[in-house]
Formats: sequence, C-alpha cells, structure tokens
Amino acid sequence: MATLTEPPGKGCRSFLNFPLQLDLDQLCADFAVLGIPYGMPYGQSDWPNDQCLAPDALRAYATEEDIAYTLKHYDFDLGGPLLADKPVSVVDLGNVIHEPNKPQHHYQCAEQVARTVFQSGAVLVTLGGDHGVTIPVLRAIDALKRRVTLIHIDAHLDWRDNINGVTEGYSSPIRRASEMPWIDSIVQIGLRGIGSARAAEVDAALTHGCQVVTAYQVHEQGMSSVLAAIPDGPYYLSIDADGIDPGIMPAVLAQTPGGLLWPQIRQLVHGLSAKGRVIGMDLVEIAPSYDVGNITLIHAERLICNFIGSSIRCGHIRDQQHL
Ligand SMILES: [Mn+2]
Repeated sequence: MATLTEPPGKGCRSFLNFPLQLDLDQLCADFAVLGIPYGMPYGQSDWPNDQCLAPDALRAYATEEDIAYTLKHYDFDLGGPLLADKPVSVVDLGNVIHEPNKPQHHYQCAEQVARTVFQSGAVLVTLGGDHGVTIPVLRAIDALKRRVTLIHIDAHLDWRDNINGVTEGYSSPIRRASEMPWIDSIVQIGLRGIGSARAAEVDAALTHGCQVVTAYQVHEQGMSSVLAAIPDGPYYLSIDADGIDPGIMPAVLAQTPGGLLWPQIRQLVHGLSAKGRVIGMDLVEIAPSYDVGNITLIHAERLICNFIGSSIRCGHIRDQQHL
C-alpha cells in the first residue's frame, strides 16, 4: 500500500509514546490513533486553519513523566491502569499526508486509512482537524458491512448542505452522515446557543429521525436518561470539542456557554462502551492557539484515555469476529 500517513511534526512524540506505525499493511493493533489535520476549507484563509495544529498539540503537550504516570499508575477514572494490565496494543499511525491546496486528496487518503483500520478490526481514535474530517471516516465505515449508530456531541447541528458550494466542510458532517446507508440512528447531544443551523436544518434533522438532545436536557435530566434512550450499537462517537463546556475546553472557535461538563462526558463514554462496541471515535475542532494553560488538551487526553480504558474493560478490543 502506498504511504498514506507521515510521522508527527519535527520533535513531536507519538500519542502517549505508543509505537508509531506508518506501514498499514502490518496493522495488527487493538487501537489505532490517527491525526487528520485538514478539513475541507470554505475559503483560502481556512487552509491551514488553527485546528490543523491539534493532532500534534495533543501528542506534544504532556511531559515524559506525565506519560509514564498515565501508562503505569492506577487511574481512578478507570479503576486501574490505562490498559488494565492486558496485552492490548495501541499504535499511533501518524498524520494523514497532505499536499497544499489538495483537500480532496487528503480526504481520500484519510478514508483509505480509516477503511484499513476498520477492516483490521482495530478501534480508530481520530484526532482532528475541524469537523469536516469526520466525513471521510464515516465513509470508511462502509467497509464493515454493518449499520452503525452515530453519537454526535456538539453545540451545533452540523446539518448544512453546503457553504459556498462546499459540501464536506465542518458545518456538514451530520447531513453527509444522514445520506450514508450504513449510518443507522443518529443521536445529537449538547446543542445550545446560536449555531450554524437555521430552522430548515433543524426540520431536516428531525424529519430524518435524529434524536436531538440539547445541553440543557442533559443538565436537567442527567446523562443516564440520555444513555437509556440511545438505541443499540455498534456505535461511532464523534465529539466536537465545542459540545463540551468552554470552561474546561476553551480552545474552540465557537465558545458557547452551558456545554457538557466533565462528569457528563465521562459518563457518556463509559456508558456507551457498556451498551455496545464503539468502533471508533474522533475528537475535532480543538484550536490549540486558543487554549488556556493546556486545560483543553488535558481534558482531551483524559477523554481519549477514558475511551480506550472503558473500551478495554468492556471487551471491545480488536474485533476478529467481523474480519
Ligand atoms: Mn461540529
């Protein structure tokens, strides 16, 4: 297979120092971390955008000592060490290659990498990039030949058909998902404030059958009742950082009060793993230049560790049943 990914930028370590694996033909891991830095730009000034910096920022910020602690110490979020002392393999595939002003090529490479990961049975952990990068990943789920429930965390609906004729940008991932036959139910959680949607997009989402759960519903009714209403898996989890409260994830371009709080997002991650296999997750829309003392990156890393740790504890490691 042609080389589709490249190592993180100069001097940047792999995610939590897990082995860097650029040869996809040799992929035999339980979890594969992948950077997809570039969304589909709406204009010249979007390429590159601040979110392109996020995959390497997420890899780079922790110190060697922090990482050693994360890998070896008892994690009270998980009830034991991250990998539960099991022979679980996590690899970092690096970042999807890109050529200046060729966003379509970047998406094609991203889709091909994601497809290879899903076909290998590994769980894919994508580091965005803006929310456009979810589109090639969702397209790759087609390789599994099974329908998947999409869980979407976001302040915004992301149902725009196009912006300036661009159909695969960060305002459109859930509209595009709704057109994919392998995407079954869609649950959108965390909506609030003034977003990109107009009434027509809200109508389209509801007509399609999306469950739309506002952040205030989560605050008033609790995440347990939201989880109870989520249909059966398997699941794909797409997390736009602006779905989470800007008090704990300020490094987003659309800071909106009233977002999901850490205990709620942690409960969602653990609760979803308990309900069924989560074939992959992405964390998108982090704009590192807007961070305050790394607080966004700290929560992001904790979120990914909770995802990997809860998946392992629920037995969702490499899926050889569906290979
Ligand atoms: Mn979004």
